[in-house]
Amino acid sequence: MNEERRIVTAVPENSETPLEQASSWVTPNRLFFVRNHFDEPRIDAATWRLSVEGLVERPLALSLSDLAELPERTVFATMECAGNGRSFLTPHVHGVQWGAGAIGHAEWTGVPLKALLERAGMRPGTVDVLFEGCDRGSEADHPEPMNFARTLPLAKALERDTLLATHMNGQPLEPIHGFPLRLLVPGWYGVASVKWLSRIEVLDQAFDGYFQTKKYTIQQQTPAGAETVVVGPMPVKSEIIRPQEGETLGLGTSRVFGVAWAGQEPVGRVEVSTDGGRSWTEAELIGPRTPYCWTLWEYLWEVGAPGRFSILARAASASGRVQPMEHDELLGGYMIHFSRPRNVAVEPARRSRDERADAETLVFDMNAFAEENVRRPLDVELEFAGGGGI
Ligand SMILES: Nc1nc2c(c(=O)[nH]1)N[C@H]1C(S)=C(S)[C@@H](COP(=O)(O)O)O[C@H]1N2
Ligand SMILES: [Mo]
Repeated sequence: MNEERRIVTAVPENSETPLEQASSWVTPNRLFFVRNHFDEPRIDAATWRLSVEGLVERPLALSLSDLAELPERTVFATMECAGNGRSFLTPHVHGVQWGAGAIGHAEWTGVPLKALLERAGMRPGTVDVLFEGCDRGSEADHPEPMNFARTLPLAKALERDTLLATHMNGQPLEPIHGFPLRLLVPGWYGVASVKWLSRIEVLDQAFDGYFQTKKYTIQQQTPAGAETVVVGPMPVKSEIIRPQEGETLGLGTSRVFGVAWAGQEPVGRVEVSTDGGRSWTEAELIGPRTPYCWTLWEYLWEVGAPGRFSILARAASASGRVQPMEHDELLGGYMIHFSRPRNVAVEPARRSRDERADAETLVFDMNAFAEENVRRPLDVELEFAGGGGI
């Protein structure tokens, strides 16, 4: 198999996880999608410092070894770009034309942001916390060079699972994923998780940066009319990985397989329809169901007659929020989480294998991958009982 990220734009790199090859819960680092607005910055880890400034008692400038003295925490989280799936919208929406693969799932390790903010000592009046990357450039509608920068509301910044991540799947971050340090905001769209961090500033007012207020915003209906809102938490979504659009299947058992996620909540259930949404059957969830994390699912579809079929999946979160069937126009080119049909043909001449055996391999592989790639061996039952963090 051609195991590579799929390039959408080469310079700067924007590339997708080859989702159709997914066979494990965790996305290997080399296959994990990349979303870069500017060229990847060159960083010398020896001279790199993280500065913490603004409304703090003690401004800090920390090296990597200073950070290593702070507490460590590990969190599993799915990261998705807010523009994932944009190419499926009609009419066409301007921006990177992502297919379905601007998403990945990893084990992230680093320092809880809260520990760092406590060391610096936040002064009263804090509203937001600003995160600035070392990467710098301009956009067509913003010719002045700027750094990539975003803020988090204080409450999210202080959650126990918001990390300054140094490691991804047990390995130091790769340069393209933000080495030496990135923010990891589990349950939120990827844009919040600023890479190549160089500066944190505690602010007493809202931030008006380009990637905060000009991009990555949506409209939301309020009693007073439409209001602009910054993209943050991820909603409920599922993606069918197999079969793929336009595939021809045989009579017999076909395995419909995919992933589902629900932002800061665990996935509650996934339903599958093979008749374009008229009737639904519950799919089987495979492996962990935990906050921030996608859950694999499968449905063994018994096809008795040839024909053309429209397959849909619809996920619900643990609290019962349900994935929508249509894209809400107020969301523009972001938060594309509606159920997208897979149109397949079933022909009598082809024989489908019973893929139940493959399903078992999948669960086995997931544990094998985790054991090889994380520093502590992973006991799925034990580790996932209590939430996303271990
Ligand atoms: N410094 C910096 N951080 C960034 C970005 C960026 O362009 N520069 N892109 C953001 C967006 S939009 C996403 S979806 C994620 C993607 O992270 P990845 O490239 O490691 O998959 O990084 C976020 N952090
Ligand atoms: Mo993104």
